[in-house]
Amino acid sequence: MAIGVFDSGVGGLSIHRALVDRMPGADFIYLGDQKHAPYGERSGEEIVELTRQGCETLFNAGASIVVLGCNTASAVALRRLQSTWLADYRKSIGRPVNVLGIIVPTIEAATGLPWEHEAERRGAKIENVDVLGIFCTTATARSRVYEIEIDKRRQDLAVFTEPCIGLAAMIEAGESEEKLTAVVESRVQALKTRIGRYPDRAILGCTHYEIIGELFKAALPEGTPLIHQPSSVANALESYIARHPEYAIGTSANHAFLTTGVPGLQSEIVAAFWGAPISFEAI
Ligand code: DGN
Repeated sequence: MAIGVFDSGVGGLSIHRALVDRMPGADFIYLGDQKHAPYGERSGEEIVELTRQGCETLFNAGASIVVLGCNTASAVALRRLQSTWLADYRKSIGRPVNVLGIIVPTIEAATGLPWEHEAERRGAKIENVDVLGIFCTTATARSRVYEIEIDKRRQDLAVFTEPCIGLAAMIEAGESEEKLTAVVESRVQALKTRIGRYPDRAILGCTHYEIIGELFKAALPEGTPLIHQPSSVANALESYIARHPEYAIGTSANHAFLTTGVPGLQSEIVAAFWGAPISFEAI
């Protein structure tokens, strides 16, 4: 059995990369639903159905755990699939399978960290709270999952989500660094205008953005801490697998990369992030 990683496209590779680095011997199957990417501007119903289909494809291909390497799917579809589909699907497939999201591990990492009182140092307009900026898709921002889950754990954080419309699609299409930089800078400046200053910390809350993480670092003030979603997810998954041997993850280091879209080599940005050219096979 393998660990499945699902995303609308190449974004989940940022999660997958961290999982492979953490568990190099494990078997992995990656699926990018590139035929239907991007998800960020789709309706909730569409995101739920596409995510369900992606999970089934991965389970049929031999995954026993599917990690939704996509904030949009984790925010919009995970709970629905867990409450309306997964139990029946488990019965029909007759073996242990599970679907895990990436938002809770990220929030646990973000809320567990010591929080410097940079607001004061910067002469902030928002007093006595620290500000966490989250760059994400429209669907993730609309779900308010980051605000709700963080508020349950810490009331001393002000959370601002900044939807970066079209950015995941641009990364998917392999747009030039110049064009990507312009969008990233405009979103950082838009967030700064809304808050009245730069955020104290930030989360790249769309897995595509991690692929161009350096552009976000350059657009934010030097040294702004970024909560690293991929390693937060790797920590959580490693410990989950250790506690759940029933998922029987294979240890032959087999890695398959599948797409619902056009098979072949992914863009140079993806190759630069991954460290080597990466090619997807048709399912
Ligand atoms: N990479 C996905 C995310 O983390 O939200 C979604 C990107 C998209 O499909 N717009």
